[in-house]
Amino acid sequence: MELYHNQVTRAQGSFSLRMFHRSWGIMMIQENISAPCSVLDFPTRKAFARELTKNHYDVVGISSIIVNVGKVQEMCRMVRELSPDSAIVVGGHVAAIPGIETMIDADHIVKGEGISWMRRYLGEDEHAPIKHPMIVSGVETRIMGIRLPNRKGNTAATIIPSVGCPMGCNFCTTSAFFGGKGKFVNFYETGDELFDVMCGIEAELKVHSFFVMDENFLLHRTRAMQLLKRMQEAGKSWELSVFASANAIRKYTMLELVELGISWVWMGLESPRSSYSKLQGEEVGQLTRELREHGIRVQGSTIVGLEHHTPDNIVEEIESAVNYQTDFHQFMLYTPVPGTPLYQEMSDQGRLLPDIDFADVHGQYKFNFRHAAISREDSKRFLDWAFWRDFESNGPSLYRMCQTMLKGWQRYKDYPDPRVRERFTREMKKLSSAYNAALWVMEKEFKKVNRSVSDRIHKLRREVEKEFPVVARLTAASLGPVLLWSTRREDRRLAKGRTYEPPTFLERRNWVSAS
Ligand code: B12
Ligand code: SF4
Repeated sequence: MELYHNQVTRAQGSFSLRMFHRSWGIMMIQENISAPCSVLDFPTRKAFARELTKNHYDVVGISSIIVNVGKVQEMCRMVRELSPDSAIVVGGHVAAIPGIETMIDADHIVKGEGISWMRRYLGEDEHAPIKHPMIVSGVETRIMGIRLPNRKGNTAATIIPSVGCPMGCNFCTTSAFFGGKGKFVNFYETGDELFDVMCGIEAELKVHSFFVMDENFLLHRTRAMQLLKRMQEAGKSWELSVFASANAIRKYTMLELVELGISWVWMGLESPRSSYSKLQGEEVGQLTRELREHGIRVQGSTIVGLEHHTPDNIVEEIESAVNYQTDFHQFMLYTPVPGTPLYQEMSDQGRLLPDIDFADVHGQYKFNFRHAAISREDSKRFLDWAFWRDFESNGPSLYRMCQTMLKGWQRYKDYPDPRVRERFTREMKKLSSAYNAALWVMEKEFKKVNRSVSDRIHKLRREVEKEFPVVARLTAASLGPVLLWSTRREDRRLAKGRTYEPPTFLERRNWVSAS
């Protein structure tokens, strides 16, 4: 249930950014039906059994992705045993497994968009406007052995403008699940609608920062520019973290991105030699540098094990990905996932490996197909090495983020638009205090890993202290040693095999308790 630690910062030890994310699909469904409904998120087996026996449910909906199909099997079995009158509805990506009907005991299996399906099923108006739930994007955030306080407004809110992506890359499950090439489902068509939803969330959750869960937010330029116009008129100094393809980003000038509040971009860094490439290698490097120069954090995503990769060229390809020096870097194995055109293609060619557990088909372990040049075992070695290489040569992502934040501040601190200045000033509050103490720790700890990275961290810390001489030095001196102690304690805990689990959430809506 962790995004960064599982697939982005997994080699970064105690510097890994850790947080859990709620199950947004079922939160969206609950918010948009008028029937009494409970959401039970991350249930233990005991909590699930208690809920099924304590209340009578006409319908039990189960949400899952493919890796968790075993859990869905067991949950269906429990419902039949403990609440035999309930209808079982299973939705989410798990529904894309060919033959799923024979694997689980459910009454309905829902492929694709679930809000309209559930409204239809319950006899409600499926075309009614979509109400957005209040979603705090991450919970129980921890880094360097410290759990950050869950203060209102501290963490970004998630906003979900659409599902699916019209680009239709053949390996992409989210695109395939919501209709494939040329198709997607928009919950909010216009910038005006989006603006109103964001104002509502801002007022309720007291946030300035939004995690925009849309596969390719910047692709829809008219909507984004309309949002910018409304933000300017209302003086909104918001930060937006978005997913976007390189060619979509290129539709904007850097100033447009900055004024729109784009502070974090997740983009695919496809190998220039692959057929998915949206830009040439040179251009990708230049784009990444430019974004960071403008204070926009870049999370790159690189696929390991593409068709053209061989043991001879893969090291070089990983090296060039690492050389883009993004703030964060996700590596994923090329993976035919059920439901995608790629899966069908591999299946037709007889290249899917037999007896692979679905729980292992997620791109962070080993190949599930026969690659022309790389073995299943080696796929894991190359993947693990990619994460390590990025960490070792570029340092902790927290340090890289600090670097980007400082560049943004230096460039925009005197910018004429007060919304933009306010945003960078907010970031600087963190950089000049707690983050500078973290830099002090990273500099010390990284000496053991890579001396030249440690020197670079030192240089950055000096720059921060030049900008904010009193507060930055004071916090490094006072908070630094505490953070160093907690970081080392965390390293020891992780070495002993400590893992973290999300808490269980129970949320009821339209609920009248029987008394
Ligand atoms: C947020 C997220 C996470 C969060 C999970 C939060 C959580 N509590 O589950 C984190 C970051 C932790 C995460 C982890 C992982 N994730 Co993830 N994640 C996403 C992401 C980015 C957004 C999901 C989301 O909220 N979308 C918006 C909502 C509205 O859409 P939705 O969930 O699909 O729900 C809609 C329908 O599916 C349907 N629906 C959903 N549930 C139900 C239930 C019922 C009853 C009904 C009727 C309908 C229904 O209705 C909803 C509204 O239309 C998606 C990509 C994406 N864009 O969707 C990947 C995605 C779901 N993740 C994926 C994967 C592979 C993983 C990991 C295995 C990655 C890894 N290697 O570590 C882990 C597994 C974690 C685990 N143990 O389950 C894949 C799943 C592939 C597949 N085909 O199964 C996706 C699709 C990304 C991708 N393209 O590869 N993930
Ligand atoms: S651009 Fe990204 S989200 Fe869209 S189909 Fe391709 S991989 Fe999927």
